[in-house]
Amino acid sequence: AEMSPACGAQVASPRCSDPGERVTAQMYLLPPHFILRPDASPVMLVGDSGVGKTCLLVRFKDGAFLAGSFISTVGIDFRNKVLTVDGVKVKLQIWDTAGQERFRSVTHAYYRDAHALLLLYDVTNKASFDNIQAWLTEIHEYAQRDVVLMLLGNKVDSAQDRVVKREDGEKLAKEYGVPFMETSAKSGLNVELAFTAIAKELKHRSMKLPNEPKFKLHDYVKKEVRGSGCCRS
Ligand SMILES: Nc1nc2c(ncn2[C@@H]2O[C@H](COP(=O)(O)OP(=O)(O)O)[C@@H](O)[C@H]2O)c(=O)[nH]1
Ligand SMILES: [Mg+2]
Repeated sequence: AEMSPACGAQVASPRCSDPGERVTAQMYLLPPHFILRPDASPVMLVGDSGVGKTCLLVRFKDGAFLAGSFISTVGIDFRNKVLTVDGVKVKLQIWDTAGQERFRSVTHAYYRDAHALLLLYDVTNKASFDNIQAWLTEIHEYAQRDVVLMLLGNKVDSAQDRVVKREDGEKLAKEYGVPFMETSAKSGLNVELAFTAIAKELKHRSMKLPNEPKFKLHDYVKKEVRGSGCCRS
């Protein structure tokens, strides 16, 4: 089924409106604690405009892909999703931010409350990759020190337009000690995995069972990640 072009925006569409979970345009100036349910872990999507944040969220939440251009996210939008990891329910509240400068002051307020951040670039857009360092600086400045962070190189389905090699992403991620994977909101590659990995890490942190071996996010991602090409096992 075709998704409405308005899905990623605050504009209500008959297909995608979901009153309990949508933020309206008037709400985006509210402080994070106003929309955050006490039992949910806030996960924030960040990265340049156009890298696929809204599509990644829609793919994860609804299993669909938004093609073409649509109204970009204004301020903050969010969706709730419950994942079951290792038999325990983890409720994620995923905040979708707008990359536009004029909304930066809004999104800054959200960094402080985010338990996890998914930082995206677009493998077909070199500038979005070059900006990752600036995003990391911003994260360092505004986010909690122990925030769960993961770097995602999105749009790997567009093999012919790729300008950022997987190795480049891996190298940058290693430099900053951040887990990394390539994703596609279009094909769905590694989308579930990205959120599941985050949910597992958050669950382990919140439970802190003394006898349970520590969950290693890096190792888990390395083990589970799927390549985009033909020849990676
Ligand atoms: N080929 C491809 N296009 C994508 C993918 N993710 C997003 N897009 C397209 O990229 C554009 C921007 O996506 P959007 O989610 O609005 O980016 P945002 O500004 O980061 O929220 C849209 O035209 C999407 O259809 C992907 O994984 N593969
Ligand atoms: Mg968006």
